[in-house]
Amino acid sequence: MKNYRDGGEAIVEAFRNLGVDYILSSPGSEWSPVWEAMARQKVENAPGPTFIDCWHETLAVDMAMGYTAITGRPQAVLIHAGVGLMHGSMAVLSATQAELPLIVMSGESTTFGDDPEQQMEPQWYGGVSVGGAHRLIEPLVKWAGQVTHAANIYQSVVRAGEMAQRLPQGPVYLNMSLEAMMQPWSKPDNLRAIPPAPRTMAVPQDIEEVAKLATTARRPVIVTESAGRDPQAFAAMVALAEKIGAPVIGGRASTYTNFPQSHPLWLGLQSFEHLEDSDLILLVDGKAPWYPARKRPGKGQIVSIGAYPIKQHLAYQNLHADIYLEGDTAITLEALVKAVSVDAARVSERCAHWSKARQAYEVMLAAQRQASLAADKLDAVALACIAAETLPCDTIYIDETITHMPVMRPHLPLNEAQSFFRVTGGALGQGIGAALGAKLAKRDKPVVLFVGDGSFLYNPIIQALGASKAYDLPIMIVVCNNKRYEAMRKGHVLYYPEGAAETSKIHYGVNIEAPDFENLGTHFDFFGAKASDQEELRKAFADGLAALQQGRTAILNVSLVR
Ligand SMILES: Cc1ncc(C[n+]2csc(CCOP(=O)(O)OP(=O)(O)O)c2C)c(N)n1
Ligand SMILES: [Mg+2]
Repeated sequence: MKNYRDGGEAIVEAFRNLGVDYILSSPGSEWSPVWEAMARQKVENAPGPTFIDCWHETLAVDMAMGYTAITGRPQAVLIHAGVGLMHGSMAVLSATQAELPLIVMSGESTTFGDDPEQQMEPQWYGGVSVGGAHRLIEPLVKWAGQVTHAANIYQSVVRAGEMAQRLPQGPVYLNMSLEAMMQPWSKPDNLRAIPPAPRTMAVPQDIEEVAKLATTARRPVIVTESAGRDPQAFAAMVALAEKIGAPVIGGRASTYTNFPQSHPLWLGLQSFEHLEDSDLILLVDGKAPWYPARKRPGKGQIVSIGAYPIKQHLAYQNLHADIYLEGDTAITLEALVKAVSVDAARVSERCAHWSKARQAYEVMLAAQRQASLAADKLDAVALACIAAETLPCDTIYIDETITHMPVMRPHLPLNEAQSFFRVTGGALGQGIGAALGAKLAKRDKPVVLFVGDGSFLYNPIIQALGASKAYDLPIMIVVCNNKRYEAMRKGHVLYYPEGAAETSKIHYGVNIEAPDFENLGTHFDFFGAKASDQEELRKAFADGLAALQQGRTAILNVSLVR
């Protein structure tokens, strides 16, 4: 019908000027205008984003999310109409909850072929158009809208990209009408690169006030959940903790490595008992650490620090904050570090106090290690210890386990920013995509996914392995196989401790009779191994690493006793 520059070119041009590296996509027939522009980009050898074709929408969104979690750079996701959008919507909601900026688009027809100038395939009135896909996704994204004319496609996409990066960061959705994309568009002469979102900072008076509190408090404690998303904030956390002699504790939603676990001031995840005596809590990038809200911790003031503490996507939240320092976490922490001046004697008194807690923590971890490594069979602690001893120190760990990671995590070498990422929000089936996205971001680092057997089965496994093969993204997938949804059993027993299920051991919704996970990659010539004791596990890790070196994904099926 035509073969000229149109709305498809406007979209790709907007991606270029927004600095989008990848278009993560799962196909739908509205995307031919973009495919045309991408083919032209290739033919003309022009710079621009790389196109990644996925066999499932959840995977496309998750890869984008994993990439953005590691790089901070928003990517584009193109999926199909209302139906593909529904497949991808679980992951889109996770991006909203994780505050990861994405530009998500799918298309519809709005004229249904009635325009004699523009022929439309009959599928568009046959049910693929739901009468506004942007209405469908609206509650799950930061903002959703529709574009109906090529004249404003470029500016709409740019605006979506800019909006996604402003606070709160998150996915922005555009329903891109197919007819609009097929209308002619010529590139104006005056287009230029779009500036990145400016960083914000709390006002100096508020920083001074908090600096005074941190100086005079007897036992300040720092709690964090996602400060480590930004490596600069990770470094500022260390500087602040050291300068004021405050320990650091991770909250429940610790989706990143926020502080070096080997640091003497790190006291572990959810060790909130250390807050009992605290007269000042500095909560850095906290989402909902105090649960339930009736349990306000500490004896003094709570200062909430971070770019966006009030999470509008949470139905219920109470931070109990007395003071907010709202601004870019790294910049605000750095300003706070500059403003505090605790005298050396006070800092050493505080550090000496916390060194006892740290020692007790280390003794407890050593006892766990010893007990688990003395046993014949593997538990999660032994798995983590052997991973720590075998895997390279620059490994990026991705987590999609439920009952295992809380016990594994203290034993993993998580001492650098961006060494760990977990998809937030509780929606399972996203781990492999997130791991592939992380690998896309850091091709020179090993990426290892720990995933529960139940969680693994929610993933689009074949589709993800296909993407790993097609785009040369070898990752290690370690299935923590306890042959059940242990979380379901635990929850049931908590509510019905002496109920019929627990006394008879008849559990519904718990057991998993799964296929041999280690064989699932054979079609792709991927590596697979099974391990149920330490020797097998050590060998599986070593062989798995060798496979990664050859560019092959490795699936380790690890039998765990719990
Ligand atoms: C898409 C989706 N479906 C269902 C659930 C409910 N769910 C939460 S935890 C869990 C069990 C996961 O099992 P597994 O990964 O084996 O971990 P384990 O409980 O054994 O530690 C399930 C089914 C969910 N969170 N997401
Ligand atoms: Mg399980």
